[in-house]
Amino acid sequence: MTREPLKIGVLGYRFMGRAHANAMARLPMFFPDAPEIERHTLVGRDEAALADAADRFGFAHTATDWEAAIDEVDVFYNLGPNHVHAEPSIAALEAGVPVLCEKPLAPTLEEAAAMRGAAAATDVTSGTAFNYRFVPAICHAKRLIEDGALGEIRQVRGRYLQDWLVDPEAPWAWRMDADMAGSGALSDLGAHTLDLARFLVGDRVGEFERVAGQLTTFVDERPVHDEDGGVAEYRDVTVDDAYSAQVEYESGATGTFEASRVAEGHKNDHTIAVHGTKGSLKFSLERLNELEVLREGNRGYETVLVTEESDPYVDRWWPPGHVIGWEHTFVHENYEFLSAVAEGESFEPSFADGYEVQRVLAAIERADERGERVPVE
Ligand code: SOE
Repeated sequence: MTREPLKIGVLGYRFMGRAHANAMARLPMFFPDAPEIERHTLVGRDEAALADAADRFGFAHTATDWEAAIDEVDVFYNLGPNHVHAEPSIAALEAGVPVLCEKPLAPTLEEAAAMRGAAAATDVTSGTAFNYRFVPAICHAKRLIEDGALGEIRQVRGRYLQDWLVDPEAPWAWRMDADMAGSGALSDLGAHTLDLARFLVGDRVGEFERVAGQLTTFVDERPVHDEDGGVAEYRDVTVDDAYSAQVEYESGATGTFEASRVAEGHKNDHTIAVHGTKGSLKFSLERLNELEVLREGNRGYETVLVTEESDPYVDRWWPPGHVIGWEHTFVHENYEFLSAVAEGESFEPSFADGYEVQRVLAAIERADERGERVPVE
């Protein structure tokens, strides 16, 4: 049966727009079994910037009205700021159009709940774009944990450190506004780590049950520049620059998590470690082709290179040892999502997964406000 190419509509054309458009362009070359797609419509507000992006990303059309765009496409990618996740994603699902939405699912738990509800009410595919699930070394780690190589899981430790807000004069952006973003380092970076933790050990330790948390803002206003590069005004920062949290799982296992945008010297330092009764493993995004594994009976960690043809997704790229990078996680994610769309199947991470992470984010904020350990409600 010959299928028409899936027409893709994408809202957002900045960082994530580039990452996903690059992934779509790579698919036919490296994943020839992926469904055929057409980069159809790019949606945004600034017509000139949009036209330029559409040209570079290979989209045939542009639109400033997301509602009209949804009518024209077969699949909708919501890569806009967090406060525009809920309404267009729900509208698309209600119109029977599959949706891949960037993380965190929404700025608030209420909106995330509405999105989860809209996804549950339809058979069309939806997904939350937690791209780090698609790192081959992370898939390998999940298999080891599932196979019991670490025994009973006792502790998880995750941190995500960046430094782009160290300078107090770094410009204000929507990611610093609570109404638009929800929270700061917590939801932007912490959401990734909490999702990875759920992905890796959730089957063994259950959901997060109780949390303690602390959110800190070091710089509470930042400059907005005028067209000449001068400072037009200083605008309030209403989210955290850094968070830390202690968690307790249903099984009694524990976890510690932190993220920062003011961790001098750390550009995109995302690490996760898991400790069990028989062994441990450690992953660092800065060495994403490797996994450090401590097996039962051994005294030290061995570094496993996850670059063999038999490793997840690796055979699609280069011969063994020819490493892959950050952008490949988006290719794998797009491959899985679009394949699920073409087959009419569900996709993970789902909107329900995005909602589960959102529950933890909300609980960490609540714990910080109350200054006490709280249940994840
Ligand atoms: C923030 O700087 C950011 O771009 C996140 O929004 C992304 O999710 C992360 O992958 C890289 O850092």
